[in-house]
Amino acid sequence: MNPSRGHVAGLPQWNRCAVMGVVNVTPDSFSDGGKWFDSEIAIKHGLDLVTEGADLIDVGGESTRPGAPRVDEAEELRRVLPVVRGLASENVVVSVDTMRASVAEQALAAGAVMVNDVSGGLADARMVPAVAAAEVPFVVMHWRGQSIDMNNRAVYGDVTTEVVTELRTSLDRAVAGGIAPERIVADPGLGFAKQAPHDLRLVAELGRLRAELGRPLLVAASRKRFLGRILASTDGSPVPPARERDAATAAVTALAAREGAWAVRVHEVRASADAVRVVHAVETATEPGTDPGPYPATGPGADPPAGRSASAGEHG
Ligand code: PMM
Repeated sequence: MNPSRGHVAGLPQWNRCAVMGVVNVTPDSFSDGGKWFDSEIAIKHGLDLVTEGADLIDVGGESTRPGAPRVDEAEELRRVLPVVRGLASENVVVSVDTMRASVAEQALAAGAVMVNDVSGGLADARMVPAVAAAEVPFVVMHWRGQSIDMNNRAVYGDVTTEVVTELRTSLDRAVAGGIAPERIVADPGLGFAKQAPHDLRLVAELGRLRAELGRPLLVAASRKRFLGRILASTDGSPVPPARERDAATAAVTALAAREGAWAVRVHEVRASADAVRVVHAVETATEPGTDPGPYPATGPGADPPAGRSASAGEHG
């Protein structure tokens, strides 16, 4: 295990970078809007992601794409609760992606075990006390304001330093509000009040973010605009749509895992699940002895996702 990856109290301990699969129960997310809007389909999708290697599933009912208006609370609850309940009843480790304390509380009552708040507790003054009272893990993301006008706030002199400083303030607020530090995850908030060069710089400095923030790091690059920009700029081709950015996402997963990220948050799980396992195998590789075995380590992190097995007759 990368000793500095960290452990989040209240969650299983994975001996490699964890993979959080995304289920957006929304009609309008930038990445997969509308696909999983029906509860039954969303539950089935979450279970499929687990089969593909997801360690936990993040369920959200409000799009945070740039320019998105807020969804009202009743609608968010209607979207999220049946899906949380359905997945939790199948023993899936469920996180709820919400900025509302009321949604977090009801999702926890429905079986979620973690709260992922893209505002890091800033959008709803009741969020930190609610999470503190529930004694559950909390993702604190770097955030400069609601999505409706966040692009106007994408102004930085030194993006990494400013993200560290601002995120530390949110982390300190969470701890001061009673959330145990060992339950807190930090997230640089790629794509939130950031332009593509800011995101890229933050990915380049993940090791520094991890070291300076001192908390397990969640990296959520999946399908984001900066990846589209990179892919477009290689040969002058247009920016590929969000769903054609999964291979690029898996590349970030490998980089993040190697830099000691605690988890990655992704829409397409299979490639990232493979990537974290490859990184784990590389990190634990030892001088081959007489019997290196087909897989270099044992334990949950080393197991391939369900349905995978080594084939005879392949190159070693
Ligand atoms: N990004 C989105 C939604 N939730 N949560 C965290 N912790 N970090 C993120 O960067 C993040 C998030 C953007 O929307 P998506 O669900 O379509 O990826």
